[in-house]
Amino acid sequence: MKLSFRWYGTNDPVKIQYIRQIPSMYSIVTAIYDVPVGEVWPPEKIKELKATVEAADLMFDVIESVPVHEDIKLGLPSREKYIENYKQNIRNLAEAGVKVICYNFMPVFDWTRTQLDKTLKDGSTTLVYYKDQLEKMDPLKGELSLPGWDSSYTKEGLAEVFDKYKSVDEEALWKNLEHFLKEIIPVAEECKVKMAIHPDDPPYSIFGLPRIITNEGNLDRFLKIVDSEYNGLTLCTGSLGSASFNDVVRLVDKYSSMNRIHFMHIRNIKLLEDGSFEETAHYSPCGSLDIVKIVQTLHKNGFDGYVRPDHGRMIWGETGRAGYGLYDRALGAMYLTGIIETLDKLDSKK
Ligand SMILES: [Mn+2]
Repeated sequence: MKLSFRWYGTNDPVKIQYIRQIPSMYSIVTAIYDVPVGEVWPPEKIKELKATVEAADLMFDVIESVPVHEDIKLGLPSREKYIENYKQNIRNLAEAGVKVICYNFMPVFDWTRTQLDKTLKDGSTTLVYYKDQLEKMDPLKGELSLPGWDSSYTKEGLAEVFDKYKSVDEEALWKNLEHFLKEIIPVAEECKVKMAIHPDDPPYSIFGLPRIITNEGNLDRFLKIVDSEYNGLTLCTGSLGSASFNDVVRLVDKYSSMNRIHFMHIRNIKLLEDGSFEETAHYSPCGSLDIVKIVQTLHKNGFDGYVRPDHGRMIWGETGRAGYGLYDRALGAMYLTGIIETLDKLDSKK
């Protein structure tokens, strides 16, 4: 397992040198953030980013994300141009040595929470999703501003895109995803870049928009659309685990033994009675997921892909990007490293 850490580039309040100081850190997970969605990332920008990462003695192996233009998800005729651009991004990133590209296929909104700074008992703050809060929100009234999604939408722009989705139900979204995969996976195969779709977060429809990368049946369906190792998963324990119908250990076992997981996002969440959830520290007793069992399952199946601690809480007075501070994610990284080292050593004693 290769330990990795998300970094938002030179504007990230977390310095890459600090990430380097986390023992056993192997690769950075990053992206080009100042090119509009759907456009080709200039190769010189990719080279510059790679040089910055390598100067910190870290690998430039994982990109998260190359975002998918909304027209591709909507299946509009203009998608062909954006699909060609996407293929070019795969080729250019492969040229720079990238091994895995993470992306998602969620309409309009990326990951969604109702509050970004909920104070927990221990005084740390965290991201939460409370169903009663969500039900009261109306994105079309401009009441919603969350960091996970494209804040460039105006109120009118958002109303327009919601309107377009009126004719895109789950089956239509599957068809649009199929078209996209059949175009890009052959390019990924050629370039030896593993594509790794991130599950929808949370894994069910919100605001009436369709969501399909949500549960075991749908993950099976996804993998069969193009039955290639290059058409794989980012298995995010917190995203899939935030619905009680998903048994995360079972999903990790199934898809890692099929060699279809290329990237693991590991974090813990505490599921509440009504289906709401709070993000917690990685340590298993803090949340509803058994992190040791998840890592043990990966280890048993010989998983050698990338793992990153996913979100963290804000602790020790740190300020910065919600979910992406240094301290709690570094604690998560060390917790994961401790589990992996223990499993390795127990294994070599056999
Ligand atoms: Mn994730």
